[in-house]
Amino acid sequence: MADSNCIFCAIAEGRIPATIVHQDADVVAFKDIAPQAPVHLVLVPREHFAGLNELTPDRARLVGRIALVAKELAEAQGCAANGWRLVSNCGPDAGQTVFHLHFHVLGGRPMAGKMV
Ligand code: DGP
Repeated sequence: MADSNCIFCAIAEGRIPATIVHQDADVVAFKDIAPQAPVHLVLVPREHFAGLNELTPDRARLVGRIALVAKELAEAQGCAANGWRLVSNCGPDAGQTVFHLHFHVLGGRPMAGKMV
């Protein structure tokens, strides 16, 4: 179920442009518009829900799928060996700005000791 007002639904459905790096029946990944690291991808489920607070047992499979795609993309982008992060901001205090569950893949620079 898509939300017609959601920017990530629009990207997943191809209604607005993005640099898509992976798509399958469940998951779409694209380059972040404001990258915080040399590798900065956003991974979203096609199903629209706001974030981790809305995770249910039925949806837990999606998180595993996203983690697997994230690993494959980290390898493909060349940052798997040196290290990378998989991050999901949940809610305003965490800095979430787009309320469609998403995970950031961040890599390509040292991040040890830094939260972002
Ligand atoms: P968060 O702060 O965790 O909600 O991250 C949302 C990310 O989404 C942020 O890093 C910027 C990215 N973003 C927002 N709008 C767009 C867009 O229209 N296109 C792309 N490619 N990324 C977007």
